[in-house]
Amino acid sequence: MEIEKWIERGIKQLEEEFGKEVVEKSINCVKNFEVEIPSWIFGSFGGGRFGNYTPSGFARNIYEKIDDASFVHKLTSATPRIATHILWDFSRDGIYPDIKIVEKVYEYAKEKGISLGAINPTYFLTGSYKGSFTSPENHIRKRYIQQTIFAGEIAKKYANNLITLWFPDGSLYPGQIDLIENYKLMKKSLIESYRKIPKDVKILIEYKLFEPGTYSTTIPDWGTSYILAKTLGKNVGVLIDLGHHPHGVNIEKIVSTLIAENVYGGFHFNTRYSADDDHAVEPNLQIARIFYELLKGKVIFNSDKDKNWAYMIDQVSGRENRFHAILHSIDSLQIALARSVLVNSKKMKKLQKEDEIILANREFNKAISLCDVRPIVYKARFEKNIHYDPIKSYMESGYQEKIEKERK
Ligand code: PSV
Ligand code: MN
Repeated sequence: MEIEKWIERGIKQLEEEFGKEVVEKSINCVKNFEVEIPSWIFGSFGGGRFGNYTPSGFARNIYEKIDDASFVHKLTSATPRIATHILWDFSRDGIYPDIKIVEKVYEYAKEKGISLGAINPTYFLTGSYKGSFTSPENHIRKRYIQQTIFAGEIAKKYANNLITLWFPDGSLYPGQIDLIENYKLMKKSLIESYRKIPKDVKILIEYKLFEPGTYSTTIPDWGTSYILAKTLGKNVGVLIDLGHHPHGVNIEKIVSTLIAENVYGGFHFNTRYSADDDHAVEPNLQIARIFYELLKGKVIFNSDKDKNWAYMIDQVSGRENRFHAILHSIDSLQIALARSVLVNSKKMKKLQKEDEIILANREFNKAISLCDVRPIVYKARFEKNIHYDPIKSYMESGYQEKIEKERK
């Protein structure tokens, strides 16, 4: 069957089940959804094993990463910004950032039709083996604090006013460090940085259960991020990376608490099976449930832009084609979003009031897991004049062949 006909038939069925208005709303949400993609998905990330395997055509520098991100935006019309990591993208020696590179990259991105998104200070390269903001070595701490202030300044001048902080600080064995002192040092370094960062720059503090610390991490959970964010100020919030939790954590519950407490938040979307796999987002139900909370909490699509959270993908690839992987992520997020919009909140409220436990669950899952929303997502793409299947469109584009030839 022709794709247009398949879509129309699917839309009709969805309209019969959920109503015309809500299906149209779902199409519009997919059309308006934007997500930031990370520069680091396109570069080399070998780690040295398997003969330093890197897929052919990988981006060799920030300019090629921008070329790739710009191409992804062309295919999806959903990713107008690229997140960068200071010492991976704006440094010659992996130790100090270089403002000249930032200026050049800013202009280059503009030429390519995209812009710079979240700026990530890089706390985990040379000299950080004993920690970054909690390093016992003064000069190391100072260098990372300076880098954070620099991140704030460039976020304001060249990007979208947001910096996202992830610290590799922690310990491997009980007794190795003083846990109280370690936390206090983190707080002190954060306060010192915050004082010198332009006041309107937003800051998200990311938490992670482990890595490289296996016994302790200085910021292991959302509670710690939240306390630190609250200490700093109103424009500071919590960054939720889906891969950074113990197994089975109910992440939508974390989201709902942060919303209820009016805390600024953001996401690093990815899929986790073992730990911090950083795999492509798959169209899983947890993400649809998360979107449902975000919609209800009005921290997405809010006309008051200040209320919206930050939506980013944090992903790296192993053997899989990187473009397929990032396009798959965007597709999966759009599918999850389309599902979440279809949930009938009024019916949910009524069933909850009546204490109809299973009926409420069935009503919820009718949208979240039981229907096929691909017609909504495809229609949204047609209405934006892009191919209904960005991966197919990538495969037909010749881009892969081109980069494999050019980037030897
Ligand atoms: C750490 O695992 C993390 O999730 C942080 O967001 C980093 O910035 C990113 O991955 C890249 O290493
Ligand atoms: Mn992350």
